Amino acid sequence: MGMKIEKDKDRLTSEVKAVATWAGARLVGIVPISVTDVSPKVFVGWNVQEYSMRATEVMSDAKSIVVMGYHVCDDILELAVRHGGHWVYPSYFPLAVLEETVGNYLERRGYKAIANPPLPQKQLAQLGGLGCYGKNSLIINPKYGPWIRLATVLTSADLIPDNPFTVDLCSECTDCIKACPVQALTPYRVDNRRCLVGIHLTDSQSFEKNDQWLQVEPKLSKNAHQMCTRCQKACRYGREEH
Ligand code: B12
Ligand code: SF4
Ligand code: SF4
Repeated sequence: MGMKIEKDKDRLTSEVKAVATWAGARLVGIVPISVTDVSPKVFVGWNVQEYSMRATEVMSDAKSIVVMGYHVCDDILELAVRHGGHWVYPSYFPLAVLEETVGNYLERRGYKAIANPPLPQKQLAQLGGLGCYGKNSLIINPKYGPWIRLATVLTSADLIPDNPFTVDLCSECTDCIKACPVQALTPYRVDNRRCLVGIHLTDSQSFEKNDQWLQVEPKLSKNAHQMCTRCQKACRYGREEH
């Protein structure tokens, strides 16, 4: 009986990973709720101003989180487009596709699934084995560097966990910190009041009066600009793939 459950768990886990890969994920990891829900809560300071939720506060019988990495293969995917009063990011559309595909698959198998739950995705990516925190405060992977975007699905399915990523890829390097044009980085942390990505989104009028900033985040059309990529470009990991 126990062996059968293990075998079913094994099969469901492989199927979920195959579905995610088919939908376009380059990296997939499983994080058990028993691990996330004992990790410290994270303060999300930009716009949100509150501590992150626990997975079981989002779904009381949650068992696992599927965390997926989508590869940003070109700078043109770093777009921000103003649409009415909102900003949309075309490169985030594939993330929704990954989440919907995996979520629908789990639901068809009889489990609950919540796409893009309000959880700290970088922490989940490290716990799911996708990469480590880089000094640019992004998750970096040995092959793709920081050029991955994260998609997550919270589920009641009990899946086989992956090991956390424990290697420190940065070591003595500080290239991203030096590359930031507005000194928004200290090791492993970004100051969200300084980072140009946030300033452009919250105060585009003053942003567009600053010629130096406009060089870093060029306007591409009336409503679109490219987001700053300096702290990703500086990273020695993932250049070949980008
Ligand atoms: C708000 C937000 C922003 C804000 C604030 C960023 C921030 N504080 O991290 C702003 C607007 C500045 C921003 C900018 C960008 N963002 Co952003 N952002 C988010 C969002 C919505 C929440 C992140 C957050 O605030 N977390 C709270 C922080 C404090 O959490 P944390 O970093 O995990 O906290 C840990 C660290 O502080 C760590 N820590 C603290 N001290 C120390 C010391 C050491 C030694 C160590 C090791 C760790 C450590 O411990 C904490 C607990 O684990 C996430 C999506 C999500 N739901 O998670 C995307 C996300 C983090 N952003 C992302 C990206 C790509 C970007 C940009 C490149 C813009 C872009 N192209 O989209 C820039 C990069 C700026 C940068 N260098 O970080 C990706 C990151 C992918 C990756 N490879 O990691 C995410 C995951 C979105 C996604 N779906 O892919 N972002
Ligand atoms: S995205 Fe640009 S402004 Fe923001 S931390 Fe990275 S280099 Fe600095
Ligand atoms: S540039 Fe260097 S310090 Fe920054 S994330 Fe990459 S390896 Fe780490």
